[in-house]
Amino acid sequence: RKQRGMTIWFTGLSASGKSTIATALEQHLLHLGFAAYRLDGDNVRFGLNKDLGFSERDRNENIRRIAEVAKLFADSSTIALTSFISPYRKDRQTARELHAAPSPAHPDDEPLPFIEVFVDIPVEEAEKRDPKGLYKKAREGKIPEFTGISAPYEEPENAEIRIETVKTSVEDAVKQIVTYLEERGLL
Ligand code: GGZ
Repeated sequence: RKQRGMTIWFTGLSASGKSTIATALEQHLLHLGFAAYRLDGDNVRFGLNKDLGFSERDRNENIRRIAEVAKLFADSSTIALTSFISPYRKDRQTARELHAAPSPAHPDDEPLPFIEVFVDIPVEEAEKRDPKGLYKKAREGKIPEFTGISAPYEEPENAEIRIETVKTSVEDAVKQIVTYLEERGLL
């Protein structure tokens, strides 16, 4: 069976574990023989989106561009994994709708699957982890508009998958996502 592309969209606070889970899932999919590619701050915010900061408008534009790029990967039959806070419900909804709309290049194809994965962590836990000391800086007022402290995070209401990262190992998180995909015939 020919592989179909899709987008697996991770959302969650800084230090929630999005990138760790996305990286492990990417490795797992590659070992299974699927084409998979991860988009994250390191390869997007320092390149395509280096003109953008963290104001609400810049985050809107960050997510808009990432959604467009993820769709291009998915349209090329790759499994795109995106790992961004994506704090605004409206932006995630727009990304979802973009995938549901026909691609100009392949107007007769089925819509590309879009799977939202909410990496759920209480903000107090994320703040305890604080691997880069960013929460501390945010508390000291050194980083303005920091998500969870001085900027909003709008929790998903109907994400396909929710991972409670505090009580779930990385391995189990990967299993949870893979099982979801298998049950729906997406893998
Ligand atoms: C949130 C910030 C901020 C502010 C810098 N708010 O833990 P990290 O470091 O590696 O992940 C965070 C990353 C968030 O970028 P995203 O592109 O995912 O954000 S969004 O989807 O909202 O556009 C954090 C760092 O950048 N960072 N300043 N003010 N996170």
